[in-house]
Amino acid sequence: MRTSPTWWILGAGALGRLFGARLTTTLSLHLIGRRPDDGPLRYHAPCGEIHDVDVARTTLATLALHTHARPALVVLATKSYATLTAVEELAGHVDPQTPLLSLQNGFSIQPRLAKIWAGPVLCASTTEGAYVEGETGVVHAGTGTTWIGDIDNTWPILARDSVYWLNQAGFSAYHDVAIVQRLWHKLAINAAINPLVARYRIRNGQLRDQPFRRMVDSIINEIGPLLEGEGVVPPPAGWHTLVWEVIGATANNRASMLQDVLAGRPTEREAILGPLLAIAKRQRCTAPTLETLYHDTPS
Ligand code: KPL
Repeated sequence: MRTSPTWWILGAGALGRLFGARLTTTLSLHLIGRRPDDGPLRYHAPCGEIHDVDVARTTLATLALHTHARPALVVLATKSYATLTAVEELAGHVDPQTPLLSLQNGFSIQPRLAKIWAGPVLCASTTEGAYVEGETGVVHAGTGTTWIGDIDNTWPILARDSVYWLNQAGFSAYHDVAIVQRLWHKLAINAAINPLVARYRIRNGQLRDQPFRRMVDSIINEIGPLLEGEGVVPPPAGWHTLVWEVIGATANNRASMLQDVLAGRPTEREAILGPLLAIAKRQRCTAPTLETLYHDTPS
């Protein structure tokens, strides 16, 4: 076992709490949210067991006041629209070369982070399903896979090191030298699932029933050719299988966009559907299903 590094997680939503509850068992961790919290995190494991996990939960301002070890890496678990502001705030508290690991959905914030941040920017694509419960709980509703890499493939050792710590914490994680392709695949998954479940207020698994099943299939039919037109290699078993497998594995989950709607927060409509509509425009293609979906999705 290697010497445990210190990691910070910025953002105490569902993924931040999930990663916090698991990673705190193997490395020194601070989960940074808007409010400090003393009590343990209540982690609902996929098997139904409930564990109270002691996770150091704090705010950036409080962390700055103490002489905690500076982080070897900061996991960004904020919403994509809130990430740039959060990173600007973070910059005042860490070494400018500190590696970041972006967990954001969509594919718009990652290239921007890589441009503005002086240190390495790793990107993760994860199909773990989780939702928050109350002030301190997180339900791990579906286990998935997490891939980590960086856009230009400049940091393979760092990416593999992060993968090591995720696996130590019980996640199923891999280094991906083609993370950009993977992020596009994940965007296809999010575009087929999140807007529909947010609009109809249903769990992922309910998409398997009609009339939603038909809607999901028509969204996938439009996304596949658009992404392939941009040089994205289709998943080995095809776009439909990719999406339906994630729906099956996260059937019990309330997707992140549904959680946003239920909590009265803005949604990630721009980060998820925006890049697809931009591609359609660039390719001079009509994308009627995606346009209607964008229009009907809460912002
Ligand atoms: O990424 C997700 C999300 O909720 O945003 C999926 C994989 C769809 C799981 O719900």
